[in-house]
Amino acid sequence: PSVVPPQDLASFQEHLAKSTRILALLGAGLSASSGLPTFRGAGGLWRTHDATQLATPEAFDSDPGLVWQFYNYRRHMALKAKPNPAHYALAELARKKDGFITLSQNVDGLSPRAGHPSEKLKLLHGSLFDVKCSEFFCKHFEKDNYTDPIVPALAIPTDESDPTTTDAIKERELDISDENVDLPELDYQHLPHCPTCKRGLLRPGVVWFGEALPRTVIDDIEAWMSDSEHIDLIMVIGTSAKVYPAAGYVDIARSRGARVAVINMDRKDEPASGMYSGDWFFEGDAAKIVPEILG
Ligand code: BJW
Ligand code: ZN
Repeated sequence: PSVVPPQDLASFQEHLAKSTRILALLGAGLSASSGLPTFRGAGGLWRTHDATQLATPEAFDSDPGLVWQFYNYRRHMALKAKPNPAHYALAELARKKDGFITLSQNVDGLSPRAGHPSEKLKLLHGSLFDVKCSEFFCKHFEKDNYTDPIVPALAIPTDESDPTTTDAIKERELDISDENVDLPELDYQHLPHCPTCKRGLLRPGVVWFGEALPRTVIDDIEAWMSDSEHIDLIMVIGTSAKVYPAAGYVDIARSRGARVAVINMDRKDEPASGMYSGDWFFEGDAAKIVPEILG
């Protein structure tokens, strides 16, 4: 049974069918039903820490061990998670529509794993599986580093009192996102160090608050934008659209004629709600709605 009002669905699909220049702006809500938490609202806490406060250069400078525990855990969870039907539906749209491009704020690797063509997938906030040196003078950069744990000292602790065999190791992993579970001791020298300069710590290749988005990504988007002034449609999927410059693409698209389709669990997170009369709001789980509206 459809959760999308049929008249909305018909008008959206009619517009989609005649659209040739389409953007999708993706956020954490897209991966929620794959089991990965969002940043704001319920689930946005890691132990006692606000996830958005850990995603800062200041947090890394003052407690790199804690920040690495957080990112090593997120890498582990993202590797265990599976792309959901929305990731697959967007990947398919990207393969069949020439003028479609995805701007993703997600760092979890689920869109690439769903087969989204990489030249049409712009990772605004980097990837959990990029790793780089934290020293500004050092250019060390690793792509597709899936080593889990990234260093042995960051291995997720297991419940040693549980008698089940090593085959069941997943079940015995402790949930270190829970503040009641002790974090293992971590010495600075056991954190990931840069093999190039042999001086800096490695850090995740994600974009923290106050940092610039990757130059190549911005350039690719500018190039797409300069192909034609007009944009037909932007789909804003599973994002609170509160973080800039990512959220600014909604206004840019709109100023170039795009109609806006918002897919979100929560109506209050419709960007600038009320402004988009004549456009669409599809309320519910992106994993269900996106495949349905993309047909
Ligand atoms: C579902 C669902 C389901 C749930 N189905 N839906 C202009 C104005 C004000 C401030 C600024 C500005 N321009 C820049 C700033 C500063 C700052 C900023 O935007 N601050 C705001 C918070 C006010 N921006 C920056 O600092 C950026 N850099 C910058 O501007 O650099 C300038 C510069 C230029 C040149 C040189 C140097 C500097 C960088 C921003 C980086 C953001 N990084 C993070 C962390 C990434 C790494 C990591 O993953 O750890 O990116 S923060 C975090 O927020 C993460 C996300 O990508 C991002 C967006 O969050 P998202 O995806 O929207 O998640 P939520 O949780 O907010 O929303 C989830 C949504 O899903 C909700 O709406 C739910 O309802 C919904 N949902 N389940 C459908 N099943
Ligand atoms: Zn280095």
